[in-house]
Amino acid sequence: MEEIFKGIPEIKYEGPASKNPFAFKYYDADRIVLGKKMSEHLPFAMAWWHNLCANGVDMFGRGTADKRFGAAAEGTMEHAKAKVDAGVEFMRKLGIKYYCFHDADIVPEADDINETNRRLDEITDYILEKTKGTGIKLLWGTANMFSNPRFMNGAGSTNDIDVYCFAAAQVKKAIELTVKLGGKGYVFWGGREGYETLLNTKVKFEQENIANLMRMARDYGRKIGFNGTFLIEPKPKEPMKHQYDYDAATAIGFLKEYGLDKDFKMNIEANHATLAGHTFQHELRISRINGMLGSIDANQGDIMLGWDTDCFPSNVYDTTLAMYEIVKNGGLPVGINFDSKNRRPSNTYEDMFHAFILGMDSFAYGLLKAAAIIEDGRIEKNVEDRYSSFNSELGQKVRNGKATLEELAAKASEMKAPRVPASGKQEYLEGVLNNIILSNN
Ligand code: XLS
Ligand code: CA
Ligand code: CA
Repeated sequence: MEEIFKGIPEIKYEGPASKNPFAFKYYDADRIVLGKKMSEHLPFAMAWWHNLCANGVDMFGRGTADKRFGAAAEGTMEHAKAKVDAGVEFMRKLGIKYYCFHDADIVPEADDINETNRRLDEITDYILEKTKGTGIKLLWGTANMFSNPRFMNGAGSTNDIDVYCFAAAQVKKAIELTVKLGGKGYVFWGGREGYETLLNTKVKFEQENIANLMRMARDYGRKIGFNGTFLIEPKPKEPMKHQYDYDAATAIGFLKEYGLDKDFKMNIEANHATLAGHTFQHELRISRINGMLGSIDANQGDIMLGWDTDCFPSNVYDTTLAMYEIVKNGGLPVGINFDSKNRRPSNTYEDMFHAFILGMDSFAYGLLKAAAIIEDGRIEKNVEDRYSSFNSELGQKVRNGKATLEELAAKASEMKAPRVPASGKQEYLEGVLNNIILSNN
């Protein structure tokens, strides 16, 4: 096999003092943190679409990066295989064990779905052959139900039964491929599951149809041996104006309403959280406390832009607080997918590696600092102290759901006037966080 990323070595850990652009400064796969290897805390995955397909095209111009990887032309099966070759070499050089894809990322779609499915069989055989013995596996699979014009009014939420059939057919095939490739998760991102105007939309009808599609997916998946986690990836908008899976709280409510909460969890993407007006940590916390934190899409937005920029994560404050939630969750049942892309002017093979080194180091640093927050104990102690008034007998009664309004009102009347609660100490705590994040590991 001819090397594609010529001159780029296997990326090794060299430590924070290293100036080598092709070395990890913080990601040290075998280092033990909180009793587990870093690589176990951080099951990193490569997103096929951004890394192997996206060439920098935007609304104002053509692509800037050549992602043919030696194939004569794009959109051919030769190109599809070249992407597999490139992807496997890329993951191997970075020590990444997982990848994620949409059906449409791995083969060019044919005019006839039967031919598309045949191509999918061929390429997944090729993926299995190329990953054999490498330990590289699928993290999660999904169906692209937003690019093809047939999905302009949604997939599960479409008004057209024929389109609904195509959505179902794609989901069926994508679950089969997920099982074939040993995937741990299956994702529903409702890209066009929303609406532009209520003047033409039946919201309840559409939501019921989405739930039915998910039920059929769950039943079929379980029937063919998919034991992994189904995931909803919330996003509030873009491409639609209103998307049904606005944020974690909304998606969890939807799953409970339709009885899907035992099989589905959340795939939380950092940039989608910020589009919804939340922090990444907020979305992770809401998922975690509901027992619904399944997987993450690691990236970050750009506050100067405000749309879904999918930048590689560099903000170690965010990765620290994200890893804190993940560690508190006991890890992730699925994993950490870099749904991130290079900026348009970063158009070389070297840039692809620099991007992943940045992302992996940022999460490794975040993991070390999340462990330091826990070991340091100041922040967690403050949280406990802050609620300690509920340790009283009356407080415990409230906590157990045994108190009545009458007895609480009687207590208030006895106290006569409320006292001012203790300080929230936010600035102190932000100082502690700074102290932990800026100290040596
Ligand atoms: C788009 C989403 C998408 C999902 C998978 O904004 O992030 O890429 O992760 O369909
Ligand atoms: Ca995503
Ligand atoms: Ca995104």
